Amino acid sequence: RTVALIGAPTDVGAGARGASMGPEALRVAGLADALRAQGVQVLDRGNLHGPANPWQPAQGGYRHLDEVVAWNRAVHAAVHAELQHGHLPILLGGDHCLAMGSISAVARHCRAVGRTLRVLWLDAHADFNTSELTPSGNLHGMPVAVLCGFGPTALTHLGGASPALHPSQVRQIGIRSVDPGEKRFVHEQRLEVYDMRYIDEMGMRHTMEQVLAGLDDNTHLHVSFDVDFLDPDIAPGVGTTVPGGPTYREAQLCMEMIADTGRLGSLDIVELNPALDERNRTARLAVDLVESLFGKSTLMREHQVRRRG
Ligand code: DIR
Ligand code: MN
Ligand code: MN
Ligand code: MN
Repeated sequence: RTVALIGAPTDVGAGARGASMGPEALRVAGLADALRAQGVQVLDRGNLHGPANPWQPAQGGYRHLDEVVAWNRAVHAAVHAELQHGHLPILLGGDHCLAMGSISAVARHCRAVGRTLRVLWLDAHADFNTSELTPSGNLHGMPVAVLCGFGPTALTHLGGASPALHPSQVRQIGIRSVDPGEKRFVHEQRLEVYDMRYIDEMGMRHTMEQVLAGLDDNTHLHVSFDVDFLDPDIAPGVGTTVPGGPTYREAQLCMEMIADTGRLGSLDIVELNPALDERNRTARLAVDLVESLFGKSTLMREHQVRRRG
């Protein structure tokens, strides 16, 4: 397996500055070596380039739309190129608006090769706002809606065809902050949401069994990992912390169960904000979780799996 790291150092879609430093913080935390330790070959493609953050108020319901389009075109092209080479792209954000570029590229690739795409959205937020519904105008609160065809044409058509995704292809996990209009729209579009109440009541194991049900050999799994998915007690280095997220062990189990499917095809690591972190601990935690996502497990479990053949 070959993984390609693609840095996208921007915070144009976010409400706080600093996610632009995410790619370097993940590299400093040892992401490449952690992946190599899991037996994957790692190509670090360096960072993409794009416009600076103009830090302007919203216009027509969007903040920095032109800049968000420019960054996402670059991300789309880079992610699509890696998929065509047979590599597993890992997008190092950057804020979550960049998932428009990465997932539209994954969807385009899957369409071309006839694979079924399923997107796992790990986040405190549903990211399903539109220009009419958004309280902030920040485009990092809109990528799921855009990918499902709701948004400005320049973004909904990044991959040519629109929509890139049908809501039934998405599973959201860890959700605990949804804006009022956004909530109605989530229900209307029948997004499959496993919110924190569900995880509290049913547990992470049952949650992930539901999330991963119905996969087959033809499924491409894309994981979009917003670091604010995690409880802020363990992951303070994000722009929009929401209390009551998954614990360290719950997050590890989530990643391990995804790894067990063997279907991971692409990954976003977004919203890490080193300006708000403590000695890079959130980046190190993210690397720790990515190791699990790529198959790191305890001696006990490896032993059991080997015995079962
Ligand atoms: C809020 C915050 N729902 C918004 N969203 C996100 O501005 O749309 N924060 N994604 O990380
Ligand atoms: Mn190669
Ligand atoms: Mn998000
Ligand atoms: Mn979020």
